[in-house]
Amino acid sequence: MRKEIIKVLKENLHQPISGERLSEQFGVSRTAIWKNINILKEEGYKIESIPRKGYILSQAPDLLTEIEIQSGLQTEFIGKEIIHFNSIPSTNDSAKEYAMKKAKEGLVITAEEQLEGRGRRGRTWASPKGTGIWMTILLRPKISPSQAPKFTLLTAVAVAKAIKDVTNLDVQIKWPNDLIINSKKVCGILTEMSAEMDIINYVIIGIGVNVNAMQEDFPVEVEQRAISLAQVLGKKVSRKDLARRILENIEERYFDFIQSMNFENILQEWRNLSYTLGKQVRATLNREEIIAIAEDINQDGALILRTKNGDRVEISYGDVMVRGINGYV
Ligand code: BTX
Repeated sequence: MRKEIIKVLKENLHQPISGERLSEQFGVSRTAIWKNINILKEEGYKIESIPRKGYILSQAPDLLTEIEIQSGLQTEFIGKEIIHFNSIPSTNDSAKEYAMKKAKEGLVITAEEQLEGRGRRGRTWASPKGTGIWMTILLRPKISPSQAPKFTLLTAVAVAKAIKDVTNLDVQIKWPNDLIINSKKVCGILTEMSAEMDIINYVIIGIGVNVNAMQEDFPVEVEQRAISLAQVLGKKVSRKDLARRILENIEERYFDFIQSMNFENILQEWRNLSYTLGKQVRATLNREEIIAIAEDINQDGALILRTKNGDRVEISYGDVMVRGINGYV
């Protein structure tokens, strides 16, 4: 009911809504309405009670809740259902559980804090409370499992563009899945899937964006490598506005790709945003270190390198270090 109360108050921002009207609409007592208004206030909603007139919403909190992300969300299916947690081990793990219970495509799991946020290959993802967007999207594309890596590239582009749309900051993509600003990581993406031989059961896309974290919010082991949007801008950014834009940008590109099965537009966007292409990189191939120039990426998201003696090498997974002004990052 609280979600519905907020909806009514949001639709009437300039007109107080009486407790009587709310109690009639929801078929509960005025005391029950009053109790729920108090809980909403505790959650961070600023609701004024105007004597003999009713309630008016003056400010909504920057939470990643369904009601906050959905208000103004322009998508057809991504985010139509959002499950929000105050604290959770990992939104990817939670999304997996819902996926196995036949949850619908487009489900989004969000959290204010993750206690066991995961990166790739057993690495951890620091997810301090209320400072970032920690969320996972469930998709069920009817395509071959070999196409799944494309979702990481698609998401990287969509998130980079969302950051540009909301903050005007330019973010670059470091192959394969990091978004960086000033050579530091502002966002990581963890795509996981469950598949049969030739069909995907589900893909879950985990997105972690450092939005309002300050240096002291990051654990010591990542503070040198991590950066938040607020640190760069010198002011806070609305997490819910950015989360909404991310969902819209992903859906737009998802439809484009699924309907046309043409990935070229997204690859082109990726190339334009790339931090890696054209630079010298250090990579490990068959346990041997190679130094080469990153020339391009292919349809499957593999990085194409050219070594000094002209050999063409493809790297499909792992990490590469990119040579920048301060050495390799
Ligand atoms: P990754 O393996 O590329 O990066 C993990 C590495 O990044 C860590 O080893 C650490 O050095 C560094 N790191 C850890 N936390 C942060 C941070 N907050 N900011 C910058 N650098 C950091 C990247 O993996 C994929 C991360 C996906 C995170 C999302 S959050 C929602 C979803 N749920 C979940 O458990 N994971 C995903």
